[in-house]
Formats: sequence, structure tokens, C-alpha cells
Amino acid sequence: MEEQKTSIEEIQHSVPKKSTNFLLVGGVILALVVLGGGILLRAGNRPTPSTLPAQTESQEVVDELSDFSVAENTTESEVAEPIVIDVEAGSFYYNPEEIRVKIGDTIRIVLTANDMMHDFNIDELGVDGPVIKAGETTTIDFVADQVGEFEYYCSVVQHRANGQVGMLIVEE
Ligand SMILES: [Cu+2]
Repeated sequence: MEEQKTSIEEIQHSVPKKSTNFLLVGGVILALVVLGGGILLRAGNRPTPSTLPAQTESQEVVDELSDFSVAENTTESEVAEPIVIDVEAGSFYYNPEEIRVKIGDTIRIVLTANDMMHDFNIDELGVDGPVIKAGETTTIDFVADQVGEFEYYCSVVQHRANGQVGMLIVEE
């Protein structure tokens, strides 16, 4: 046992000594090459004046995104406080038949059908409400984003021709 151990130690000490040095030198050279290559690569990837604006751009995008969320919050608070206008629809009329608002107002028409089927439309403002039956109520939200006088009308068969119209007046 003692002999065997000694012989292994001898092998470990005598045989690999030169090759250890060789490996060490080789390893150092390899390390230097890898390190040198890494430094060169880094130097190649170092931000140049042409890549710097890209970073600035992405920062701007982040700024825009935060601006957007602020704008969205503002819109939400505007939508949260619409001007509510109750409108009765019947054969063949609207009550009221005239509505006055200010430019930029968010309008909520609460439309109730007193009889038959009716709806509420304003072509110029892109308002196209759903058709409701007698006794039903619906809400139609829109922004009065143009100054002027806009006719609202019922699109059910001949109701408009029969006089089911009104006037939305948007003032500055
Ligand atoms: Cu109608």
C-alpha cells in the first residue's frame, strides 16, 4: 500500500511536471488570445456616433409612451363626465328637438323609445346609434368636435321623412 502510494506520487510529480508547465504556458497564451479577441470584439461593439441616436430614440419612445398614458387618463376623465341629455323618440318626433352644446363637449344621449322602433344619428359627427324598441333605452356617446348645426334623425324606414328630426347646435 505504502509503495503504491509513493509510486503514484512519483508519477504525479515526475511525469506531468513538464507537461504541466507546457499546459500552463499554453493556457496563458490561449487566455491572452481569448482576452485579446474579446477586447477587440468589445471595441467593435462600442457605441459609435451612429448607434448613439438609436439609444436616444428608444428613450424618446419611452417618453412618448408615458405621454400617451397621461393623455389616455385625461381622455378617461373627460369621458367620465359627459353632458347627459335625455331624448324621447316617438312617432314622429324627438323631444327635445333642439340641443345646444359647446365645441369639445362629450355628449351622452340617453335615448328612450316611447313607441315603435327608433334610433339616433348625426351623419356629420359619425353618430350612428342602435335601433331600440318601444320602452327601451340606450345611450349614445360622442364628442361635439365641430362647430355648426347638425340634424339628428331617425333612420327607421320613413321616420325621417315623416319629421322625426332635430337640431344639434355646437357653439364655440
Ligand atoms: Cu323613428
